[in-house]
Amino acid sequence: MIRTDWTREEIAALFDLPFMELVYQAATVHRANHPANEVQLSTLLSIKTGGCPEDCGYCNQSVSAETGLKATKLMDVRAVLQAAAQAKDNGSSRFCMGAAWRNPKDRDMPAIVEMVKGVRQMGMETCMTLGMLTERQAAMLAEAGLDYYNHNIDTSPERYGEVITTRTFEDRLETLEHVRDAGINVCCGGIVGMGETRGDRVGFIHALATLPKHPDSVPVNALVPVKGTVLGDMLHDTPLAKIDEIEFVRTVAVARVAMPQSMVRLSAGRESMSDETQALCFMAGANSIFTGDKLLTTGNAGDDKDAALFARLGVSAMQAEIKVGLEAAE
Ligand code: SAM
Ligand code: DTB
Ligand code: SF4
Repeated sequence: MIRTDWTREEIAALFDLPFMELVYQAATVHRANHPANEVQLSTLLSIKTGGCPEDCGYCNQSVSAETGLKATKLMDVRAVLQAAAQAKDNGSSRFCMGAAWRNPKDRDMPAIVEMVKGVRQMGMETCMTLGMLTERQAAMLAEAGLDYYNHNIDTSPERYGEVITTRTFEDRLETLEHVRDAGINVCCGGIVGMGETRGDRVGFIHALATLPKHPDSVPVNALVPVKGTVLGDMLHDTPLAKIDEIEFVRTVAVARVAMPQSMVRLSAGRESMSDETQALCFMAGANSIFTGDKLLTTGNAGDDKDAALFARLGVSAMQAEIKVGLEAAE
C-alpha cells in the first residue's frame, strides 16, 4: 500500500526493528513491487563543474570549499551527446546530467533543452539536476521530454540549516512542486554519514515519504568526504563520525518499506563500500546504482568492479522503459 501519511514514530519504529526483521520486511516489499534481481543503471556527467555560489557543507563544487577543483563552463551539446553514447554502449539506461548551479539562467536553457532532446533520441532516459527551477523552466524541460529531475532534500528539515545556509528546505520543496506539476518524474533523496543523528535519518526518510507523492526515485548517498569541504574535513578529523554500514543498510531498508514503489538508488559512497554491504543494500531493496568510474567529480566503483559484483550476485541490468527515436519508429 502506498502511504504518504507516515508518522515520525512509525518511521522511527522501523529503524528500531531488529536488523534481520527490518531487512526481511524490506525484501518482502521489494519483491512485491519490483523484479528482485534487477538493478537499474544510471550514468552521471557533470555538464558544468565547480564555482557554485551555494555553500552545501558536503560539496566540493561550492565556492566556499577549498578543494582546488577547477571550475568549468557549461559543456558543448556535442560533447555531452558523445558521453551519452558511451554510457549507452556500457549498458546504462539513464543518463543524468548535473550542473553546479544555484539555478539555471534563462540563457542556458536552449543548450539544456538540446541535451535532453539529443539523449532521449538515443533511447536513454534523461535526468537533470541543475538546482532550483522556476515554474517556467520546469515546463520547458518537460516540453523537451526530460524524464527525471534530481533535487535532493539532503537531510532532515531540522538539520538542513546546519548543512546549507544559502537556501532553505522550503526552497527545495518549492522546486520539487514545480517539477511535479510539470509532469516530470521526481528523483529526490539525500546523504547519510554527515555526522547526523538517528533522529535526523528518521526525519529525512519521513520528509520524503510524506511528500504529496513519493519521489519516483530516491538516491541514498553515503557522504564522500572530500578534504577542504566542511563535512569532509569533519569526517577526516573525527573518523568515528563515519556512518556504521549496518545503519546505512537500515536507512536503505526503511526507505524501501516506506516508499514501496520508488526506485531506491545506492548512490555516492559505493567506491569505499564492500561487496557484502552493497549486497545487503540490494537485499534491503536498493535497485539502482550509478555506473562508471566517476560520479560528478569524485570516484565511483567502476564498470569492471560492478560487472564482477553483479556476476557474484546473479544480478542483471534493468532495461529502460522508454522507446524513443529509431526504436519507437520500428
Ligand atoms: N547543484 C545541484 C543541486 O545541488 O541540486 C545539482 C548537483 S548536486 C552535486 C547533487 C547532489 O549530489 C546533492 O544534492 C547531494 O545530495 C549529492 N552530493 C554532492 N556532494 C556529495 C558528496 N561529497 N557525497 C555524497 N553526496 C554528495
Ligand atoms: C545524487 O543524489 N547523487 C548524485 C546525483 N544525485 C547527481 C551525485 C553524487 C555526487 C557525489 C560527489 C561528486 O562526485 O561530485
Ligand atoms: Fe552547488 Fe549543488 Fe554542490 Fe550545493 S550540492 S554546492 S548547489 S553543486
